[in-house]
Amino acid sequence: MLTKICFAFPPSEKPTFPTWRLSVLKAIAAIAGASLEKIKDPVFSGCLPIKCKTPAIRLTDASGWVTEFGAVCRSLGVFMASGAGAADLYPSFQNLSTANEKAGQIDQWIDYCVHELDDGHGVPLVDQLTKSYDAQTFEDLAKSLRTSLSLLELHLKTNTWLVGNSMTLADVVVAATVKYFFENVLDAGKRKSLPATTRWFETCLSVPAMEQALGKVAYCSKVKVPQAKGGKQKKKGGDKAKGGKQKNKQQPQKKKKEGKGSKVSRMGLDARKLEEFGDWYSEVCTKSEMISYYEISGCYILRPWAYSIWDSIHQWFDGQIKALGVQNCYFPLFVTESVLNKEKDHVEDFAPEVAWVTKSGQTDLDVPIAIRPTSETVMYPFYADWIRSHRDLPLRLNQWCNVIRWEFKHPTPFIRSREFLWQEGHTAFATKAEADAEVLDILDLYSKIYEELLAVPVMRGKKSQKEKFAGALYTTTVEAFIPATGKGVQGGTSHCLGQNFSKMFNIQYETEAIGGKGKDFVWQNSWGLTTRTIGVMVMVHGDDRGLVLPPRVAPVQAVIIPIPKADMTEEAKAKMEEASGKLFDSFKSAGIRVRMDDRMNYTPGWKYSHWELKGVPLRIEIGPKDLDKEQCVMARRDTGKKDFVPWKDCVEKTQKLLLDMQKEMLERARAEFNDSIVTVTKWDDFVPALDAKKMILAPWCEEVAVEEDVKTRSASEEGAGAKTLCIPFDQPDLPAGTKCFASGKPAKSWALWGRSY
Ligand code: 87F
Repeated sequence: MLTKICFAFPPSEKPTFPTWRLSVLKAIAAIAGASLEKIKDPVFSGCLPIKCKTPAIRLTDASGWVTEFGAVCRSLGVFMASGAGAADLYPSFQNLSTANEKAGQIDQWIDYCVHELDDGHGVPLVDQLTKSYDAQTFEDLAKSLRTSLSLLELHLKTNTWLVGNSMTLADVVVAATVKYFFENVLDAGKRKSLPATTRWFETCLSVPAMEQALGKVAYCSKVKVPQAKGGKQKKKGGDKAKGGKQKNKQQPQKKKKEGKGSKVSRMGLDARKLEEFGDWYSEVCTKSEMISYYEISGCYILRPWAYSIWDSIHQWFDGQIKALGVQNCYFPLFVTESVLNKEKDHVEDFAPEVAWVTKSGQTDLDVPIAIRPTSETVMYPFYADWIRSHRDLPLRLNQWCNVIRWEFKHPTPFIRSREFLWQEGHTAFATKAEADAEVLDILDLYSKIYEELLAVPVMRGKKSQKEKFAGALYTTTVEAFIPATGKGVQGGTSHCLGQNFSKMFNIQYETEAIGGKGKDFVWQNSWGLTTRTIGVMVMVHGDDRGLVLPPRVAPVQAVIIPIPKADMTEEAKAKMEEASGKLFDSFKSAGIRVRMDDRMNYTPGWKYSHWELKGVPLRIEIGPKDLDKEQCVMARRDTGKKDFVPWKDCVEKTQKLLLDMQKEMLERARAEFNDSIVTVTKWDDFVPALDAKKMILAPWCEEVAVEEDVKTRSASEEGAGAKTLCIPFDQPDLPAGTKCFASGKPAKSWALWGRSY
């Protein structure tokens, strides 16, 4: 175990390394769980005491000193990988070929820090800010820093981490280095132009060890470049050259202080929903305290604020399916290969997404074991066992669990994650009619979750042949839409599996046929709804101030914020406390989910932003003037509208407002949903409508080849190709002779098309 890292500055001359080099070491030490110990008067034996731009380190009392930044980082990495600290950060050399490759990639990022960020720009740039100043040089340096950072940005556009699928030493070193830039030169505007880097940096910070290692980041609000002074200025007519040499030295120092003072810790959102949707979404998810990023790409922590919404959905749906006669159960997480592949056809397409356990400790398992991506093949062998006669039917089971699908597309919290929570229902019936009826019953419940709980409108329909679950006879779906991106999103699916699986797994029952023992295969359904629901709700309702939660699922429906003033009498303060306490109690007794925010260490303004960001539907303020009038102010999160309400009417008014908000949020979202559907009857109108962020309702021949063709032909600079979202149950008239918009063949139905998640 690495317990301490000894470091020393070069003995004779003044250290020339920038201070943040030491902070990189500190970060590595914190991650490794080691302490940093400064050694005085070291003997730099065996190291090159040339410029010593990094503190020199010594890993054990017996080892020699290592200096130079890259070498220092690498030797720490190798040392940790040998079991002496955070072993995952650097590859161990037990598997030479992959370790070498990974180590090479990590080294490359360390070198990038040294040559691109630091030597090239960091030192000279900070010199410019703190020592000399020359507008032209400063501009040139800032420009080349941007060029260097664009490299990082490009890489991070398609990668969560710098090397591989988890955090490595490369992330620690580069993040600790760029922290300096985030604090000093990358103001809000520049951060916006580096969205992937900013997101990655925040991801790094959300790893607890890193947060601890790097400390709080005070993002730069606005770079205040020093005024150019004296003869150094080259740029013509730009900065006004005034003053002498002395000032020239002082000013930047003062500026530096000002720079620090002007830093703001960001409270609201930086990104705007309609301008940088991806950044906006990840900011909303993290800053509302719904999600924390995790060091494994595609995995997220659902914090209580998000989990509580899943709880609401769980509770409601659970009650509904139990009323239908469904029972809950739990099947194991692990599947053997033979069971998983029993129904080869439907699994084949998904095979790359299946995650496998291959080891216990250091020992290889005899046979690898898969982690469930869905449970058809896990459950159905037991259905075959349990179902004997018609008396055993229907069998209607559901489980609430997690599944793993190792996605390769860019992960997005809630919407596309590698592990997610869901319910999966698996039912068996004697007749197709019963199965058909249940498919729709469940789909109806799914649409109610979206529309009545989450206030998100959906379109109900059938999936096309190409888009249905391969193991199903037919698939029904609820499709939602994100107007801000113009993309459809599959909200939940309810499949009729027909007898496909019962034939495969031999799930037969003895029929009631009189005078003989007839046997028949059961008719099956499966249906699932995931935590994606929450992401859709965030995307549909959130705004530039953060989350907007529909009251039915909001963990807190109303927050009471008393606003005491410093000059209030003790008596008035007590009255305010009493009034807000009474209000709180009456809300509680009325079953309203209420929170009191009477924290003294935050200003009212801070609290308003905080609860707005978290999407609490109603804010109730009680200020000094309201005390005499025995009233409070109620502010709606969705519209921002404020009302004065007498205390005696508060409960009733709140109940009404919550109902109104729930209803109006759905109405507004529905109007936008409907506005986002355009009817198209000829190909020429199709791509322009897609590019205008619309869904398209078009007459279609229902041929798979045509759907594939549309997908290819509709890919444009604006986005990927379109597919059918569904064939809506609610079909407009299709006059005889109507042609397919894409093939010109006779149309069989109206299909809803769109780009999608
Ligand atoms: C990924 C890997 C392996 C989806 C997968 O929709 C298998 C699969 O079978 C897979 N991704 N599916 C289809 C899931 C069908 C169905 N299962 C029960 C549902 C709802 C719940």
